[in-house]
Amino acid sequence: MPSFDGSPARAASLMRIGITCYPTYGGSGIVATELGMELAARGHDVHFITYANPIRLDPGLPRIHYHEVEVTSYPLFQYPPYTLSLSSRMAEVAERYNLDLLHVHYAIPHAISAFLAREMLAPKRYLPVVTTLHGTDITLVGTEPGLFPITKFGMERSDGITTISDYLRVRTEEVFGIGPDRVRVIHNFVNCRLYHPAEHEPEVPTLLHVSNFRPVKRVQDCIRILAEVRKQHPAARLLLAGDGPERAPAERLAWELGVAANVEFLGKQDHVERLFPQAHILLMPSDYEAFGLAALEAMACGVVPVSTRCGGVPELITDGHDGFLEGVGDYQAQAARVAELIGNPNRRRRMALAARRTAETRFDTEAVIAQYETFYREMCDKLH
Ligand code: GMT
Repeated sequence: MPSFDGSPARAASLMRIGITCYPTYGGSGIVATELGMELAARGHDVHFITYANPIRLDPGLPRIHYHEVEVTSYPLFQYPPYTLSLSSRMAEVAERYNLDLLHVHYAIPHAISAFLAREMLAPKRYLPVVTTLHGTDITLVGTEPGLFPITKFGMERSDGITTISDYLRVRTEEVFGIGPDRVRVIHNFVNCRLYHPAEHEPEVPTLLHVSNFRPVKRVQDCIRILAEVRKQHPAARLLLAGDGPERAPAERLAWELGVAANVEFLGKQDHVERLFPQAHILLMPSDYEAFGLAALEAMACGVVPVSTRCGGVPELITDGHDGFLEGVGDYQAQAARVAELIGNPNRRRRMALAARRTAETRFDTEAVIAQYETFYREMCDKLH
């Protein structure tokens, strides 16, 4: 964790920041939570405004505050008006704690709630809103005909927009007609002191997959890859961390392909930084990833990612250098890469070092959090 520099110059630039995200297991909530904790460690006051305690949040940390959003369950409401409850809570917290800005993660509905909160406060003062787009908020949810206009409106009315990859910036500009200078790319980040390689490598060739088991993650491809790999390396095993709709089909497929005894379903894990170092290779066979946070966390732990060439993943993984990229659905090509890595430990170790270096030099928290701080200040300075 970065230490707080208490010099007067630094203190003058400290801010009070409201953060809203989905507090469950999605990557956007993880990024928002870790961003908040890093900002607090740098001396900022951080106020989480969410319907539950964000899953990776340590509420005991100094300068971290949590404000729960209560959702009204009046019988008249078939659909409780969560977006409005959130807006009210945002405005209330912003006023009581004199927030400098609101930073929302995932466009729908958070950008709209923040817009409403800003309007509610407008008679007294202006509250800048920063929206970070994470992927499916733009590529899936936001492009549904019923949500497209409101998603576009939410982005247009945000004071600042960030995306987690250049790929997502381009998609946002193309699909929503957002001006070329409006979107700042700030990649996902990893704390390389917390996420680091193990002292000793695991003895058995171990593959790992970490996700929320949604169809976009193609979890069944992990099972197919293991079955292929075991033809050459019969000791190989697969650890699957997380839970979601694809868990049961993946378990069935493991039985059908005769590899069930070599697959371990670990369920949701709170401390993935302890899990990654227990593997040699990370599997991320997704249909689509705006960035691929799980691959970055694995790379910081010296675990070589074998992924698909999709979305923003090539901004993270350089094929053949610090990981491998193959076509979506081409589980045989991915299995061949995995088998190659298991069969050639020297090459795997070289790539593991390169992966760690990529995480340290390009995506470490130290550098990336500073980019958010700069962006926040730009948004606030626009007011003066
Ligand atoms: O699909 C997920 O893993 C959850 C999703 C979310 O929005 O919660 O993750 C997205 O945000 C992550 C953090 O910024 C990115 O690293 C993931 O690539 C992205 N997922 C997709 O684009 C499918």
